[in-house]
Amino acid sequence: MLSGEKAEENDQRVPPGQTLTEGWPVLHYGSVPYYNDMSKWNLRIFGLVEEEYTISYKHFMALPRRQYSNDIHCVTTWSKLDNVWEGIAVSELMSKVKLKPEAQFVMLHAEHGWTTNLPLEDFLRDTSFLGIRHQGKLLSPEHGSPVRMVVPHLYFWKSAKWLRGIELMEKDKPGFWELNGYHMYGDPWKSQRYDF
Ligand SMILES: Nc1nc2c(c(=O)[nH]1)N[C@H]1C(S)=C(S)[C@@H](COP(=O)(O)O)O[C@H]1N2
Ligand SMILES: [Mo]
Repeated sequence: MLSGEKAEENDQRVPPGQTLTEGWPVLHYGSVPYYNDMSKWNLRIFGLVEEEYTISYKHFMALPRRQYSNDIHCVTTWSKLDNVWEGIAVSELMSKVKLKPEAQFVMLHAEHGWTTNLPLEDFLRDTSFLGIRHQGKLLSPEHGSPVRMVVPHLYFWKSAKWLRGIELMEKDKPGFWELNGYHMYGDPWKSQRYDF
């Protein structure tokens, strides 16, 4: 049990229906990609951009990084507080491209074709980032190595592991779980879990 004060503080930080976990569950559809040759890895920004942009592993890893602290909330009802991350700001990466004015939504593309959608505004929020380290350690393959999206203000399924592509779109389109009944937006504070 937590002491009164700490428990009260956590109440403010834990969305409805969520339970705190100390561990870090691994959740995904399909198999974990294990890379042995990073020269074949890249990250592509495409869709409604003036010019498509592809960055190599080497150049991506050399981008300036920042520290982030946040709480994450999985739709399966676990929440994990006080995560400390090292990552690349979305603005840092997106400064490489010029968006077309019609761009309003983003589809994140992961290894093996897994996708998730979100509004451009949420992707560009300064609390969203491309995560590389968690609690001081490089992400494990299971948690999304070499890079995963982190969008802490939405349910954690929007935080694509094994990120390989960022597609700019005019209209919203469902990604993998959204096609299977998950909410198009996924605000944990509004319990936007499923959309049947
Ligand atoms: N590429 C990919 N990313 C994914 C998923 C997935 O199936 N594939 N699952 C999402 C879901 S449903 C959750 S809850 C989180 C889990 O991240 P974790 O395993 O690091 O806790 O990853 C998200 N990112
Ligand atoms: Mo999830």
